[in-house]
Amino acid sequence: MAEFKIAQHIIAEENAKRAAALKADYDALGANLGRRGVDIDAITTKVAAFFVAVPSWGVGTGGTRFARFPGTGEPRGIFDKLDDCAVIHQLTQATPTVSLHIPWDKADAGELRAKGDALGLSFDAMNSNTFSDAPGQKRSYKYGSLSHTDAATRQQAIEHNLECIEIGKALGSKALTVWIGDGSNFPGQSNFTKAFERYLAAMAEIYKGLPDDWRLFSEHKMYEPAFYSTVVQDWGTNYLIAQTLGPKAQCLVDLGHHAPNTNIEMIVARLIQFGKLGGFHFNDSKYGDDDLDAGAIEPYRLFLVFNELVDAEYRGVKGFHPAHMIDQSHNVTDPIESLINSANEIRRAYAQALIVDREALSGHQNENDALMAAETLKRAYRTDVEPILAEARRRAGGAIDPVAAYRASGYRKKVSAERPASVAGGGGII
Ligand SMILES: [Mn+2]
Repeated sequence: MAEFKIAQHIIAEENAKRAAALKADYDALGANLGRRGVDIDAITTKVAAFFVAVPSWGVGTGGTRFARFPGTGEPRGIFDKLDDCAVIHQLTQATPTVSLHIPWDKADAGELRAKGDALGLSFDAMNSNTFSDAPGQKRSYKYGSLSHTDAATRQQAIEHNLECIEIGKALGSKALTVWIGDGSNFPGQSNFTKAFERYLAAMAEIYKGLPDDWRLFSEHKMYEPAFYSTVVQDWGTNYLIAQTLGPKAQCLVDLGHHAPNTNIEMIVARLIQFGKLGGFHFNDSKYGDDDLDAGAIEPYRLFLVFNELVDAEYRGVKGFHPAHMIDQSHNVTDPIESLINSANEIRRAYAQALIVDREALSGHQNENDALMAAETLKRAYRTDVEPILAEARRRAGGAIDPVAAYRASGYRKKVSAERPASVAGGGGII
């Protein structure tokens, strides 16, 4: 039984205020969808079984290159972070797993697992960090890690990734995400080919240490911290990595790691087609790697990504099980509220994609009826599926309105009294 951080009676009281309205809205939507041949309960069941991992680094306030403005009651370390993650899951019933970042979250594996068990949380993909120097580290990553010109530095980065696998094995994790800061700031600074050869050789060493039931995710990013070139700059390079390493290697798509206006949903379709879609780092962006909340800027794009995922799900694509993770930086909101909303937005896009009339869409595509094909997608997207999301939460014991329940609980105020304000904290934007 999980040690709930928010008293269950608060959720029950908050739900009682909204139960009648939800029932009316759910019944009305059910009737509407029924006329389209969609069984609302089947959709609700699917939505309730859709989960997304919360990043441990997401529950602390983030920052930009300008400044970081810490909030009150910020988690002091990984155990506080897990408490916050448990609150998000308690209210949304959508986030039962946490993605850890090593060395930021380094702690005794037994204690981590015990804390997770006590809170009803388990551990998603492990994240290695060779883009910053840990205190006491022998060799610096200033000029790269897995692609560094110095063999001993590459070896140190390989060993760090192997250590992440060992920690993850003790926690029940099944994947390692490798994102690197390697690249160059000036033309001529780095030899593109040699750097990529060194990276591939180092990744092959990590791959050798991967258990058979694990996956290795490589994450592309076109710029930052390197601003002229990055070693894993785009999905093409990412695909080459996964293809070169072997079947356990797949590509991770972080929605913010593309040039503006890139057709991300098409990249997703290509990776699915060739068995190389490992999963996602969900977030949103306006200009670059803004790490804004999922669905905050371009909810239609998020829906179009899910349209591809649901298409693959319904086609029964072999081996299709992408990992769903959030990767955001919360600078002006309470991170718990942002993560609650993001988990809901991701589920919303999934629900909207589930109600697309795929038979009609396929017919319009075959008939070259562009207008009606687009309209078929828009019709699903325009549908307000909030009653489905709320009902999925309610049935699982979560909150009909999770942000309202969170505010009513006074959780932030309570932990502010227990957690002294800090200026540091393991923020991070990857
Ligand atoms: Mn990411």
